Amino acid sequence: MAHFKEVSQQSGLHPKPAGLVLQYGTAGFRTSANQLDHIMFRMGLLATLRSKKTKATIGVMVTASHNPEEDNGVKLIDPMGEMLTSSWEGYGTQLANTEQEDLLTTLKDIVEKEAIDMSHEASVFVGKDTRSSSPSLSQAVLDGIKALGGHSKDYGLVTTPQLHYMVCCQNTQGKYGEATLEGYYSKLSQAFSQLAKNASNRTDDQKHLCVDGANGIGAVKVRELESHLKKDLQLSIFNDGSRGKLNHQCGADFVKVQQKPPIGIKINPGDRCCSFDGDADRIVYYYTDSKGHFHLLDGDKIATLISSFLKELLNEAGLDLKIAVVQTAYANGSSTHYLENTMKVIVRCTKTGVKHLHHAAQEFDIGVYFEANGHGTVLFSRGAEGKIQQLAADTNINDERKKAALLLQNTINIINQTVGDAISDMLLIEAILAIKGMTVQQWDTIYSDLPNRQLKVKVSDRRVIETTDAERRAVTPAGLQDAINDLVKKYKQARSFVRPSGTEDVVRVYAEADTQENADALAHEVSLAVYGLAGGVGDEPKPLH
Ligand code: NG1
Ligand code: ZN
Repeated sequence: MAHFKEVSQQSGLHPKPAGLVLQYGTAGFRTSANQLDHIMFRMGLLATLRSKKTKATIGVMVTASHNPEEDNGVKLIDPMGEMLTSSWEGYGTQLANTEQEDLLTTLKDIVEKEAIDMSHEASVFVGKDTRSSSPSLSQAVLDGIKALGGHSKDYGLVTTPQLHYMVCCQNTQGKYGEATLEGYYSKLSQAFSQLAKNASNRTDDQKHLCVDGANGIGAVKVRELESHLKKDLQLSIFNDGSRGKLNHQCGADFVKVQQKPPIGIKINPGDRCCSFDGDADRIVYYYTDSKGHFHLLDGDKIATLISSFLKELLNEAGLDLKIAVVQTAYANGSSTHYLENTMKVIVRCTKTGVKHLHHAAQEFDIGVYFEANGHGTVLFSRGAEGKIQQLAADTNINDERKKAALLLQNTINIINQTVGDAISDMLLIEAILAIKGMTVQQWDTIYSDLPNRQLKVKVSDRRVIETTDAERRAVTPAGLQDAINDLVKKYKQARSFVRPSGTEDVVRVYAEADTQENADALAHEVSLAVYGLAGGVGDEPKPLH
């Protein structure tokens, strides 16, 4: 076939370094940018096949999210704006690792296995973050699409969630919104301004928010949004990429893991601040108090704020819809306790990785899902959306129900249901705080986080650790879980688990306990157990204090 000839010629321009093996992991491919040219070309091929198979537009996003500037990565977006289906991740890995001379055979195998009609048109949307390697890597994706005869639309610089949004808009023929940046900003900002009307007498201080853009694409895009917001929200944008390095001592991942403010931002006590990650699909909030203490409001606090807001609105609207919060093992124990025992909402725990949370959230009328690191969104089932729309249009209901229904309707519009979206989450959180007349401190006191610590341990092969029970227990290597259990018993309110990272060559250790010292000590002792029992390499983990 003509296209295969073209692939064969073009692939020579994007050669695979012999022997290099990479895997389509929890967030697609992610590694040092100089190893990725062939991967990008091949993901252009894969996206084209996926588009022919689904008869829909597919997305390809070039980004390495919160990783250092030197890295890059790529992830595919399925027709409804969700992550690539797991059954195709294997094809991604196969295509990535097949040696140059076998590329056509591998491609044809996939076509055959999936019974893909190659005469069908293909359409692929491409986007990229602000990394210096992104232009040439996204060009390699475009080359791959072209080689297989697919049509592409290059959105250029966009956040990851913006590209997910475009794909969903395109495949729903505009029902989800208009597949342009202007469409995205106007949908979100209009919903925000409708919601903000329900807030009374806010001072300029209350409307003010500091945003750390991680020196990445989020900073660029939140600035574009600003002009649509009128005076409803006043943003001070820091780490906007004009000086600092991407994700370097700033951004959501840094703030969450280091539990301290980013550099490049001047915070006055009580100022409400938030940090995006490098592709703006994560957000965390924080402030410092009058004593200079730092307070983090992570994905768990965000999930709690959003779910309690929604639950109150459902009550006021008289709608009987099932709402659940989906978390991972990294969720702070206090948040789970609060959600289950005080708020009395259903809580589900899934494996790490947004696709797992997304799927679990789809099982409810309203599924609020957040990773503790700040990646999350809210999903409304079709039925739930229908009931809310119907109620909002009902002229025979009292004012309280009407108001609640309209608030729910605008809440649906402000949310990017395709994936976690820092900009959309930020607008929703700002709207909720405004409507409730709540300060960031009041939000923070809903519950108190248990002190916790996350560490990494280098081992020779992280796959020796296998887990079960949503990653909360290690099945292998033998003796590791028993060792963790014994260590946890030494501390109060303690919990700890370990799992191999899906994005870095490390084992992650998580511990929480009654005090920060105890959480740190437990995390260190568990790290030593991992080092000893799972083949640690390099220096033995050192205590934190
Ligand atoms: P890994 O490296 O598998 O822990 C990290 C995050 C995930 C998810 C992915 C994708 C933690 C502990 N892990 O995965 O939640 O966001 O990156 O970006 O935050
Ligand atoms: Zn990200």
